[in-house]
Amino acid sequence: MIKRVLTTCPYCGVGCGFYLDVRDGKIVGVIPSHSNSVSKGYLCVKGWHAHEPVQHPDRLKKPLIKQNGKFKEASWDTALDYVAKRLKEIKDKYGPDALAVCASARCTNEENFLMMKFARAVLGTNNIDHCARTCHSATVSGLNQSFGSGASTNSYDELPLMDCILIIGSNPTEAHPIVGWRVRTAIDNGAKIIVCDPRRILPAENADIFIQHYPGTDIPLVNAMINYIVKENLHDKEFIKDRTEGFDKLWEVVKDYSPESVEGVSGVKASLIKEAAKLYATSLRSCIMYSLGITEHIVGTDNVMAMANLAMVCGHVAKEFSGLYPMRGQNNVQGACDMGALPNVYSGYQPVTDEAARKKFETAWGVKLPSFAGLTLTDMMLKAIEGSLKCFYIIGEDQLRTDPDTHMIERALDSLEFLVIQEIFLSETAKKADVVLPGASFAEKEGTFTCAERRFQRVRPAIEPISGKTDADIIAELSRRLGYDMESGPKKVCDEMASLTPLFAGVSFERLEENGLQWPVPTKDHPGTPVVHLGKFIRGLGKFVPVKHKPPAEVPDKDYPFILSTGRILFHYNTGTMTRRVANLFREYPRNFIQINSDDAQRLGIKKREKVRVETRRGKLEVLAEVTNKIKPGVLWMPFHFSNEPTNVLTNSAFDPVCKIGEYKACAAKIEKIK
Ligand SMILES: Nc1nc2c(c(=O)[nH]1)N[C@H]1C(S)=C(S)[C@@H](COP(=O)(O)OP(=O)(O)OC[C@H]3O[C@@H](n4cnc5c(=O)[nH]c(N)nc54)[C@H](O)[C@@H]3O)O[C@H]1N2
Ligand SMILES: Nc1nc2c(c(=O)[nH]1)N[C@H]1C(S)=C(S)[C@@H](COP(=O)(O)OP(=O)(O)OC[C@H]3O[C@@H](n4cnc5c(=O)[nH]c(N)nc54)[C@H](O)[C@@H]3O)O[C@H]1N2
Ligand code: SF4
Ligand SMILES: [Mo]
Repeated sequence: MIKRVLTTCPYCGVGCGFYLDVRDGKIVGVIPSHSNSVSKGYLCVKGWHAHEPVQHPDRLKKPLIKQNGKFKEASWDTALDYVAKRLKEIKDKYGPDALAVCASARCTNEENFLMMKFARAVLGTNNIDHCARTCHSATVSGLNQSFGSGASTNSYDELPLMDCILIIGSNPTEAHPIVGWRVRTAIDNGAKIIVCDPRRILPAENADIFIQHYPGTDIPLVNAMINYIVKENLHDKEFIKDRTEGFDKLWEVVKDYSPESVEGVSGVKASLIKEAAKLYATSLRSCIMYSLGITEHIVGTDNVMAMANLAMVCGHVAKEFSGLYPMRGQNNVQGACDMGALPNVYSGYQPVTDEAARKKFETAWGVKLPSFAGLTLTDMMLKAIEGSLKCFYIIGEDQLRTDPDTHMIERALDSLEFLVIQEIFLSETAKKADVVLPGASFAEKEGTFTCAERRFQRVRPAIEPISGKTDADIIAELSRRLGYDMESGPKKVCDEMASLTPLFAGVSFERLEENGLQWPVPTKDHPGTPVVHLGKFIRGLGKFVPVKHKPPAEVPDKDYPFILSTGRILFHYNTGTMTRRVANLFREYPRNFIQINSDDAQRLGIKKREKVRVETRRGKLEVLAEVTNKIKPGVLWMPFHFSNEPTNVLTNSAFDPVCKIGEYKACAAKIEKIK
């Protein structure tokens, strides 16, 4: 007998739906769901193999406690008693803000809600954050200023009907493949595509206009587009007058960014910038799809506001078939933010500094809550090195491989008095822990994920937790040991969350059964919101915030003459802790590599597939060279999915001062042939 369990993909933020086929307590396969409104019967290669890591022999099954530098297996009771005792000791000795929690965008909404409740109500600190910091924190801070809400404005289903899609710093074919398929459908329907990317990515092959600018030059590029649009009188005067504020201030700045004036810095011909600007502005249904090429810079927030400025100047937002698609990355990074796994807000973006909101949570939870914002993930690492952060509880994240500047992160983790990791595999970060608690994968638990189009969708268990406990069980049992009883049943947690969160007040498991719901869902009979800001921006008027070009923190010089950028490939997912354990994916890409332009390679005597040495001011690495014309001379590019050849020893930890996102997308590097 085969049991078929409908659930949601645990990898990227697209949020595809599939069935897990279970026979004799074992998952034997994945079958796409045709009725799922996100994926409509399609899956990418990672989704098709999503069950394989779940039952891999390397899965952690028992808690591990480090003694004299070596892990020893322990019973759940021993491990949880020990963790609770150490957390309490540290809190008593140094105060609650010496502790921090890193929540997980791989876990469910309900688990993230419990994690933030654990940090705030049990440990007594707002020091909670997660990988959105490294990802789309710039979207949250930027779009909040421009529109009043930092999420995608529109839905996937509008994409195939667009007239023009501007894809900038986003590689949907590899990073969001089922959205990439929607873009492909749009092309088939006659849509015009503009791609702005330092690399000739696959969408560029099908684009009407391909702009290959240097990494870190998006502001000059976009300001020049706005400059041309206004000069040619292609802007939407009515929209600007009725729906926005600050246009004059914007013009004061962009008037100096003529397309000709940015040719040098961006490496793009003025005529091409004009062509792109005209196409985007004059198409009836135009949207912008952007992702980390925009956010992962020291000017991430400014870059995002530049996107909003361009959309508002043309009136291509706050209506159906237009808008901004910030492509959220992890399966539940939208949800982890929504649930308040952030240092400054509770669920639904209610500020911890807002007295009424805080009182509401204090009453519901029966405890006094801290009234000032906690530390961001970026600052947690700095405070650990400095010595004021003593204890870190990390759930489902591998910072030692994913945060920028690995050597610095290692110093931070080594400085802690106590490190707990809740993981499903012994990741590189987990190896540093004092205690490792084995969590459960998506296939072992009940709950919801929220995908990049703001859609809550159900996650359902196909098998029992392999370690005996879900992530929610672990948090609740620790809380109990620390003297605080919390409800951990996913359905009850969802109801509690809805009752405390106006933005999601209408969400419940029952209402999500069929095809989920897109927030805002303010009431129990509200049908969900495919397009936001209709009629009125969440903040009232859309705000033009003028932004100026600032080069990356590190630019090429005599010693490090290349710009190194990093990102993703289709077959692997982030650290690869899961995808490197899937034979079919591993076979495609077993090793790290670096893309280098053919002319540069020839000049340096570097041959195809040859091992080369890459070096930055922070570290060096030997990897295989991929000699290609998909990248400009002077630019290098690497993925970061390979823990034994860790790209982040090279990247720069310089960060955006507003949202604290690291600059993964541009640093200075050198590359040489190994003699
Ligand atoms: N297969 C796969 N899919 C994934 C992931 C994965 O690891 N593997 N991870 C998920 C996660 S967590 C995320 S956040 C998303 C990320 O999704 P994306 O942001 O789409 O992925 P990236 O490859 O990081 O970067 C996108 C593009 O930015 C370009 N770029 C680099 N520098 C610049 C720049 O300065 N300006 C501009 N305009 N472009 C630049 C790169 O060449 C690249 O094509 O993907 C999600 N999906
Ligand atoms: N060079 C470079 N580095 C980058 C980026 C880049 O573009 N370039 N992008 C950054 C971005 S956008 C992101 S989002 C981060 C991602 O950084 P991470 O979040 O650290 O990367 P993941 O591989 O997704 O790690 C998640 C871990 O969670 C575990 N896990 C999966 N499911 C569960 C679960 O249900 N429960 C528990 N307890 N654990 C689970 C996995 O085994 C894995 O080890 O990387 C960042 N790092
Ligand atoms: S596109 Fe994303 S959500 Fe869909 S199957 Fe692939 S990894 Fe999973
Ligand atoms: Mo991400």
